[in-house]
Amino acid sequence: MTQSTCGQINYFYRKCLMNPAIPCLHGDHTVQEPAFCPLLNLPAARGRTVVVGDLHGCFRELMALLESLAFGPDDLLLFVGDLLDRGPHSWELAGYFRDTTNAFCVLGNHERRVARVIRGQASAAWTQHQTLAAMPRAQWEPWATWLESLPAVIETPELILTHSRLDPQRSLNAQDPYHTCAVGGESVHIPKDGADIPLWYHAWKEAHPEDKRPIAFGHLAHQRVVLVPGGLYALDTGAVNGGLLSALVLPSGHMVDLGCPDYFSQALASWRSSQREAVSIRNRPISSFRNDGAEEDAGPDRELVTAFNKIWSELNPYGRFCRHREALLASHGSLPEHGAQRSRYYQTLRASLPPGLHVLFAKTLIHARLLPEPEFRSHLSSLSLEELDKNLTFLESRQLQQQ
Ligand SMILES: [Mn+2]
Repeated sequence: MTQSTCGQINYFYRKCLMNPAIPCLHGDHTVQEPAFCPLLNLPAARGRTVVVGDLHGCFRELMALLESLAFGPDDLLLFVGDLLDRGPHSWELAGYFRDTTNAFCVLGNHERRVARVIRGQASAAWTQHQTLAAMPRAQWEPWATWLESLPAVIETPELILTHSRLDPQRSLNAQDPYHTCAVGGESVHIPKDGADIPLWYHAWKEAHPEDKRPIAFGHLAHQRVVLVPGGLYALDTGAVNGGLLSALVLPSGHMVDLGCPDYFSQALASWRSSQREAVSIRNRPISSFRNDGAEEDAGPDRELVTAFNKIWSELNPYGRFCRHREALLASHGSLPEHGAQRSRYYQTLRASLPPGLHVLFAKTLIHARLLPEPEFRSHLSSLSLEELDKNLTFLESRQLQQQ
């Protein structure tokens, strides 16, 4: 059998390897797939290849789109990742990709985050709380195993697919999901040229000139879907925000799309009202304010969250700070994306503190690991404005000692 004549069998075989819950083909096979798969190589579809952009629980819309295309068993469905969070049918969508033999998806930052929340390796932002509340806890662990099995990259003879970008420094079979998902810290930045084309694409083409296949990705909306005709496709067109669900159909190269309801606003409104009824915003950890797809424990952001929680727990008596946090939450919903808006967010927060705390705020964010926890706490407890100078002097002296 060649790949071109047994595509369906190959797809099914792949599914069995990726999903231990499918009781087939195991036993006699000694192939062991790692828990994390950098690259999934698929044979060409006998029919068409349909590549869809970020779905975020828009299961019905995907079904409608596939129906409009008369998607059949000879066709291959590929998805750029971000199955979960924000939309209404995250788990139906995940179940579809898990169980449909000719449907595959790469790992999105939301899948990574949900799996890490289940494993206790990350905290949940509001969207992960919503998503996980829709799934019985007993089923979390097997879902985490499946999510962790999603590849960073999928390739077929026709196309390369990843969530947000490729690392030009690495070969296709050594891509790091932390990089392809653009999950946190400085790495969330994806610089682009004046034509809205991400710079990694130019670097990738330069590093791999022999590979002429088009690349499809999602994660962030761009000015247009076809960034480079026949070369680069940005398929995230904001389906869950009331935008479009977009799909690229190969080999014709046609684009199709479908309008979607604004599920994101509905989910956010529902979360806000549930929070008003439940606990006071003041008692919520900063992580619940953060961007719902970011990797909250990555690099500087991790320090920032830790430090912010410390400040918060120690400085509750300063009521102005509490009110500003509430106002900011009301206007932003969650911590803004990296960039100017996030900067303004923190500047506003800092400005809401008593002037004597401004420097401490900045210093704590920058030097969160300067002091061991007990020392830090003892110096911040029973804090008065007069004592702040002493505290800052202490921080500065420690900083100097560390340099
Ligand atoms: Mn994403």
